[in-house]
Formats: sequence, C-alpha cells, structure tokens
Amino acid sequence: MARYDNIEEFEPDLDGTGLRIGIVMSRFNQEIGEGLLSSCTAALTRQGVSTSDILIVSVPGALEAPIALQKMAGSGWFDSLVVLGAVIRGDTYHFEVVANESASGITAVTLDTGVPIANGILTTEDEDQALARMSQKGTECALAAIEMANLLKRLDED
Ligand code: INI
Repeated sequence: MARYDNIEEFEPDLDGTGLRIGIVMSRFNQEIGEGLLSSCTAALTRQGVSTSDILIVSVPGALEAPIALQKMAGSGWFDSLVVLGAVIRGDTYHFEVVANESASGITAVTLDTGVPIANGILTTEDEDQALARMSQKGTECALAAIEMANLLKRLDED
C-alpha cells in the first residue's frame, strides 16, 4: 500500500524464494554463534529460501569475518550475506579492537562489492546479554538479508 498519492514506493519484500544466501559464523563464543545460526537459518527457510541455496562457513573469530565475506561476495553466487558472532567485553582493550575493526571491515566489504551483508555480530558487556539477544538477532539478520537482496535486485531492474 503506497504511503502517498503519486509517489512511487517500493515495499519491503521478504520473499526469500530463489535467493542464495551465504552465512559466515565466528566460532569465538561458539554457543552464541550456534544460537544466532539456528534462528537465522530457521527464519531464512520460513521466508522461502531453499536449504540448497544456503552456504554456511565458519571462521575463528570476528576479525576473520571480513575476508571470508569478501571472498564470498566476489564469487558472484550470493544475493546476500549474513555474518554472525559475538564480541564480549573482557578486561582489555582487545574488545574495542575486535568490535570496531570487524564492523568497519564488514561495512567496507559490503560497500566495495555491492553485496548486502546483514551484520549479526553482537557486541555485549557479558555472555548473558549475548544469550538474551541471539535468537532475535539471528532472525533480524535473515530478514534484513532477504529484504536487501530483493531491494537491490529491484533497484537494478527499474
Ligand atoms: N573474536 C570474537 O569473535 N569475539 C570476541 O569476543 C573476541 N575477543 O574477545 O577476543 C574475538 N577475538 C578473536 C579475534 O576475532 C581473532 O580471531 C584473533 O585475534 C585472531 O586474528
């Protein structure tokens, strides 16, 4: 339903039929990664993405995610990518380095390649916060990946 008369608007399209989705999961804080992955894959298939059109790869930590995403984006096979993981504050400055560098690397890949990436790297104070957020964040990322793949296809067509 259009918001305004005489102004075209693309509605969010959450139909995952035919879309090819790549997922990169960080194994650091693996329990959180697995929780994110489970809600993400469930949401993708609920929206119509075929299991044979999903590829899951894992990396040691969030800092390794951007290069895996870059390779997958460059393959030309994926309509959208999702990155999942958790960076949990410890006692050292390393938290800031991992949280900030992984996020900026992920943004650089998506803008350099034009392939949408849903960023599901949680950055939390402790493990409980990450456990509380993982199910919703995995679902959100699946929906964001589908919506952005469809939006970019639509913008290419018109
Ligand atoms: N990687 C994460 O994914 N989460 C973290 O919380 C984390 N911390 O806290 O150190 C983390 N570090 C590992 C890092 O991503 C790299 O794997 C490592 O530095 C080797 O390059």
